[in-house]
Amino acid sequence: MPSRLFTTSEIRESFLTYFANKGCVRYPSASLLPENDPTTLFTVAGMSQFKDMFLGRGSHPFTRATTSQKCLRTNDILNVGRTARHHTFFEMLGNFSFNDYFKTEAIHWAWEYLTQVLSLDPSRLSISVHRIDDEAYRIWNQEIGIPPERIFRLGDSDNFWPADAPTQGPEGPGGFCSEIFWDFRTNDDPKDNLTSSTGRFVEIWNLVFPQFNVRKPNGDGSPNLEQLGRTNIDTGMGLERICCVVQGVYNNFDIDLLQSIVREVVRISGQPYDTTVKEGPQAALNVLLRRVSDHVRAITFCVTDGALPGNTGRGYIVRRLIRRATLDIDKLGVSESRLHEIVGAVVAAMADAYPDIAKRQDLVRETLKAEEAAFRRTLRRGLELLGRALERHAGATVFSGDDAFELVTTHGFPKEVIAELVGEKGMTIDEARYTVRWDEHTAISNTKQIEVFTSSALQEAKPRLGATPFQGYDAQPLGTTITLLELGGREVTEAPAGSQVRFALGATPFYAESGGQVADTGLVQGEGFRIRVTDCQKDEGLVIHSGLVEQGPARPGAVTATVDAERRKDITRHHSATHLLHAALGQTLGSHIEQQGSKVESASLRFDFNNPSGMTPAQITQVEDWVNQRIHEGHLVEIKQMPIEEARTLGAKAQFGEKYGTQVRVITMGPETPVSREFCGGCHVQNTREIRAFRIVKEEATAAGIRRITAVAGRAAMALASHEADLAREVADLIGMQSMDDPRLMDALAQTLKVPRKDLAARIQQMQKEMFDLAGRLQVTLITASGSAVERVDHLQAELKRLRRLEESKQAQSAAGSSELLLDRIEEFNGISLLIAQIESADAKGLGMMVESLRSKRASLLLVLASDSGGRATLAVGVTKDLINRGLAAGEIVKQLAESIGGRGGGRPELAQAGVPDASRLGEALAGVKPLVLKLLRG
Ligand code: ALA
Repeated sequence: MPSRLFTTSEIRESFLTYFANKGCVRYPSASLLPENDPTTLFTVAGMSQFKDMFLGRGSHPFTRATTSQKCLRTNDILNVGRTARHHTFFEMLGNFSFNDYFKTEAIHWAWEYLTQVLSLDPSRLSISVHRIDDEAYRIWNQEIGIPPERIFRLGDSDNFWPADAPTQGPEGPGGFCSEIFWDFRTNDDPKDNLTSSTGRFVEIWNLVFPQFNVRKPNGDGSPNLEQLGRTNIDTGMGLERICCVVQGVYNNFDIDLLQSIVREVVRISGQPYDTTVKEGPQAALNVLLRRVSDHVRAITFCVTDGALPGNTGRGYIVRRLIRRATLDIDKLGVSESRLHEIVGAVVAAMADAYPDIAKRQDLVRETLKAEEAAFRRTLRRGLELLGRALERHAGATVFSGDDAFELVTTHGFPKEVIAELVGEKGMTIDEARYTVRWDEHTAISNTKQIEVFTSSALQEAKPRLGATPFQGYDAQPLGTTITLLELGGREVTEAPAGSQVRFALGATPFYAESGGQVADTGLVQGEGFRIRVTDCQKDEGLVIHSGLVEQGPARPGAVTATVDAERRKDITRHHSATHLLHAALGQTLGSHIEQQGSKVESASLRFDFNNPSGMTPAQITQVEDWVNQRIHEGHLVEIKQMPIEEARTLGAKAQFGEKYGTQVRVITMGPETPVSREFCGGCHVQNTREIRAFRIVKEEATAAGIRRITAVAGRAAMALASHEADLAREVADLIGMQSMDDPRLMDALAQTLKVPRKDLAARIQQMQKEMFDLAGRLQVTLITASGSAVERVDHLQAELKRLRRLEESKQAQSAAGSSELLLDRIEEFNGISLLIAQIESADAKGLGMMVESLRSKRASLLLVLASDSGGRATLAVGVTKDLINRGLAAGEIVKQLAESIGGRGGGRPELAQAGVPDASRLGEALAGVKPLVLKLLRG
């Protein structure tokens, strides 16, 4: 039955509005990356962000909420596109009560929303409740009026949420639930009901009544449910499913929102989509088209929320999604990196509800493009290898573990994709052999790639080791202990000298790479051993140090950890300079500036920000001056922990898309009258004076609307300054100045000549050379320059201009001279004076001047000249007024002639020119002049 609401956006909105009217706070979707929740990689349900509220420990002031939650589940990734219901990314509509309304309201409202707001046919809805939940049964049966034959009493796997949690976990809030099913009427078998797996009855809404805290089952396996003493509501309705119902389609991918993405994949691949076909090649195409759409949508949201492709954890899931999508679109016949083109369709379809995906779409596109291209570099060879291997295996049931291993390690194929591909040929991977190769590989190699595929001892120990306290803002040596030493992915009690190890410390002075600041390096020394620390990464709080055992054997136990303090000092100078740069950009370009990323290293810094256009040299100078001024003023740098609200009130700058806890660390430069205030966990100087100097090296675009500044501070800036002093001396010599001490002068000259400072000397030299050459050729005397540096350079430019003009007019004169001779070749054709000629090597400009001068010499003339100068062929046409009136326009003639031989051009009716790629066809074009003239005269 048609509903007034139809599109996905309308349905999402109507749900939130309906529950807002019931007193639920419309709360934003949580990030796809759960904060402070190490138990899950991605948000999988609407209730994830409210776990604590159900337990009575939450901090929200409200007791009712409603959301449309972004969710990602990858456990069923192999089914995506094959079935009508699976996705990786999907949206869950939910309404929640935190010890407020309970079963009666939850059920009545769900029913009212479905049957009154969406106008669904009540006779097509059936219900399940938990076997012992008489209360829910009664409400459905007696209050709503659902007949007993459409209410089903089921057990823990169907009607407890999380399913089977009482006996199998996980721990956390849970309770009985009641599910609402829609009858798609795909068959009319009276025995079919919601417990059968025909796909006719589809669960659309799950109403959960969390009233327990699920604990680890008792020793005998019996449930351990702790009564919360609170009655909560958690509901979840798959948006894609309910849209199927309302829109009258069966497959989730056929709803308006997903179709708009599928259509984009169809456009790019040129492959047809036909959802009515369930078998054969078209069905296989449907699967690929749906899967690519699903994955690009998921990737768009992951990257937007900050999960970038990587080798571990969330990053690896994103990488796998991109690789799977690449393989799929490749199968669809697209052999170049084009997945990023699909992002626009996702943004168009969903930015109304999730504006962040529009704000970060450039990042998503760039990430996808780079990652797809990187995978594609080995894809061809991988596919060839796979093809050959499959041929060799014809008729076999087991696929070689060696081949699978090589595809994974060398070509980056996700293992489950190989399993899928060989599965299509009826084979399974030789797991035993694969594992042997794998173990050998991890024992000999210590590349990060290992982490992709196996979980290492450190990763397994993460829950036990917990987060590593950072005790190194002051970069002092720290007495601590190695709590776990890892060699080749395994925990060891000893690692010999020369080996590459990874290890965890009880507390660490090493700053792990984060917030754009690079990892520290340094030394870890224990009884009789020394490890040179080369890298340091955070894995959900656990800091994993990597290094080389220089003296050994290294052992777990007491050590002294020492950061390379000089390098750290250079890093802090660059980090503090980055904050000043951020502030300076806001001052100079406007308050729309937001940080889009940064990289702080010991030798330089990089800062990305949004700005619609590039900066002018004057703006760059202004920014640089502002920063240097603040450095010289010597502002104190104050570092303070404070509640996030307070930080926001103070106007501290946060990084776009970054997650912050309730307590934040705020860096303020100049506490009295702040010159910069930012949220930041990184390392900083105590006084801006320590930064010493700041120079911008480069300003460039990285993506549409995103600019990048590369700059240096401290020692690096001083080195650059001395290099620039050398350049200034060189420039001074060139223009005959005694000295150019003021660095501003170089900027002024760079602006005058519109080149970067570093290219100034080269440019001046080149201009001077041209000037002397021209003066020699034209035999004119140069006028000598004097005055200031800028005046001298202005003079140089003016002289050059004068000489160039002089040469041009000389050329024009000689063109006029040589063209006189051509006038002898004018012929009469159908009452028209016509001149057709091919000239020896005049360039486009010379040819134009020639046509111009010849045309002016006759009262009535049509002339067509062709010339070939060094492979660049040109046609030029000139027509006098009287002939234009007879239908012979130069623009039209040159256009048609050029197009007949693959060129392009046009122009005014009097004079027009065209470039032609193939000079050898000029004769052909000239031969076409007369027939064309006839045609135009008649037409
Ligand atoms: N939390 C419940 C689910 O995910 C609503 O199904």
